[in-house]
Parts: sequence; structure tokens; C-alpha cells
Amino acid sequence: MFCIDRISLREIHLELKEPFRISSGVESTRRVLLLELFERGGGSVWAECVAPAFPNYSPETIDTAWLAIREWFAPRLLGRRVEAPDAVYALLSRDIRGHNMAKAALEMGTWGLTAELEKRSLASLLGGTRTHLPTGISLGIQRTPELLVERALAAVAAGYRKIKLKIQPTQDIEYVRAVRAAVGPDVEIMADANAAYTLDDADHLAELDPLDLLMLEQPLGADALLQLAELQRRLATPLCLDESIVDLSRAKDMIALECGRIINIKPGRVGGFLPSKEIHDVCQAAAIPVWCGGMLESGVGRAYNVALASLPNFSLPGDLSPSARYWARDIVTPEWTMNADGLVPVPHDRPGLGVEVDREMIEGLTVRTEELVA
Ligand code: OSB
Ligand code: MG
Repeated sequence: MFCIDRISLREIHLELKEPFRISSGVESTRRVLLLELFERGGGSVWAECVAPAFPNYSPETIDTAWLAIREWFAPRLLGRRVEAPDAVYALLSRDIRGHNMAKAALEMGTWGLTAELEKRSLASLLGGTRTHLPTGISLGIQRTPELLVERALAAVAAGYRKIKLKIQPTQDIEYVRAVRAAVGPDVEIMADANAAYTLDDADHLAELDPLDLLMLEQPLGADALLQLAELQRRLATPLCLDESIVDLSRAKDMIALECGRIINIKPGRVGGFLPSKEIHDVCQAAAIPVWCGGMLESGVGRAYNVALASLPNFSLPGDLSPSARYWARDIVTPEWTMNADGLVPVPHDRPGLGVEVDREMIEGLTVRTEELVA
């Protein structure tokens, strides 16, 4: 039971160590939307909205999310007594389509708040059992195959358990082939196209088959489920869906249509933890592996993803890179770390998010704030 009587929104700018390029755009400074939820009894928690600055990955952006939270979603929570966080997704979604990242920021925040109030770890509140999470790295598109090989070898040396290579039509087979040759047959590698291809590219994409990829992520457009099914019939490489899976219903469609064999669950993309858990459960029953993707989160968002990824069917390495992969300094203490075996420990022994947020640092990075009250 909780009652939130104030929500503060804040945009901070976090400089990436290096630009991150995917097929649909490049990012050098992460505009991060942070929220703080304040409970009537005095408890509070930080949360993060993963919406990007530009609508290339999703229709949502940080600016649409800000508007949606202020105008439509925060008013449904503020001043309302809520029994438990598993009721929040329905509360926010009734008669409002889309805006999943805005919904998720609040919904996940209420799970975080509940964990803080009950003084238990967010992972245990969600039902997470795993203690150390195998972690993958997502490597942005590089100028040459040689530069990508250099990054991939460094990632293997650092212990990463999975190497994801961003590709696009002008930079794909040759790049992946160079990495496979360099890392050898035993390293798990995959590619992510962020929807850059069409079904006409099926024969071209089939050239990936001999490179033994763990999966090919989102080769076609988010809504192209039937064409993805056709592509999957023509490829040996398992398809994994990211942008396509915006809710439980889409996950069920994927299973029924056989247009993918793996799901990348990003809780922001699907509207929060409740739908994430439902997708996790449906996939587990259908023997579909899932893994937790990333959206260049700060250490706050990472806390939520690590907790989710501790559920049992997150059986493939997640994009849970430690803080130092992206940031000169993260906004949380301790920073998120990965050991030499490529494992990120789940802070089961620490209550709430498991990290302290560095408010002083955040104040210095803040470019705008807004207070929403009951
Ligand atoms: O497609 O998974 C993606 C980052 C921004 C937008 C889309 C994607 C990504 C990543 C980054 O791959 C993964 C990470 O946060 O480490
Ligand atoms: Mg992806």
C-alpha cells in the first residue's frame, strides 16, 4: 500500500564516453529523464524514463514522455492509495494507448518505491532468484571492420559473455565475418539491425547464416510481423525481436506466427515490470528464451534492469554493461560493475534499488525540472 503525493521530473545530460551509432541514428550526449517519487509517509525513490531524444527507435521521446507523464499519467497516481505495484500498469493504461516508456517510468518507480518501503531488494520483490547475471556488450557501428574487431576483442578480454554488433545495409556481412574470424567459433556473437532491412534483403541476410550468430535482432520494421515470419523461414539464424514487442499481445503474436525465436525484453518498451513479467512467463511456457536489453540507461535505470534480469527465464546474457562502459562517472554509488567472468552481481543483500543516487552530481547535470503534486 502506498500513496504518492509528489513526483519530480528532471532532465540531466550525461556525456557518453564515445558516440553510440545504430542504423537509425547516433547519440553523443544522453538526455536522461529521471523521476523521483515521494510517498505520503516520507519514503521516496528514483526512477528513469528510457525514452530517447529522437523518435528513431520508438515513437516516444523524452519530450513526449515528459508531457504524457505530466498531463495524463501522474494525475492518475498522485494522491491515490494504491494496493500494490502490480495494479499500476492497469491504472495507467486504461483508455490510454501507447506512451509505454512514460507509463513504465512511473510503473517501475512504484515497484522501486515498494521495495524501499518494505526494505527488501527490488530483485526479490519481482521474484528474481539469480544472483550473478551474464552480461553482453552492444557495440555501435564503427567506421571499418578493423575498428569493430578491435572493440570486439577488447570486449572478449573484459569477460563479456555476448558481443552484439550493430549493423546496417552498408556495414554488415563483412563486419560480422571479420569479428567471427577474430574471436573464433566459441564466442557468442549476434547482430542488431534496428529495423534497417526489408524482406527483399532476405538472400543478403542469409549470408549471416554460416557465421553462426546466436541471433539476429530486429532485422525488419517493428510492425512487419508477417514479413519477419517469412524471413525466419528463409534463415537458419534465430530472429530476436526488440522494437516489435511493445506488449504481451505482440509477444503472443510472435510465438503464434513464429516470426521470432527469442525476445529482448526492455521494460520501458513494454510499459513496465508487470507486462515484462507476463512476457517472461508466456515465453518460459513456450520455451522461448528472453534477455534484458538496454537503452543506454544511467545507473538508476540499470538498477531496475538488473532486478528484472534476475528472473529465471532471462537465460541469455543481457545488455547490462557496467557503468564504466558508457560513463566517465555514473550517477550512482556504488557504480555498476562486472567481474572478469562477465557477471554482474545482483544486490539481493541491499534494500530498494541497491545503489545510492549522487544528488550533488545530479544537480550539476540538471537542465530542467518540474514538480507535480497531488
Ligand atoms: O536496439 O538494443 C537496441 C541502445 C539504444 C537504442 C536501441 C538499442 C540500444 C542498445 C544499447 O543496443 C544496449 C545498452 O544499453 O547497452
Ligand atoms: Mg535492439
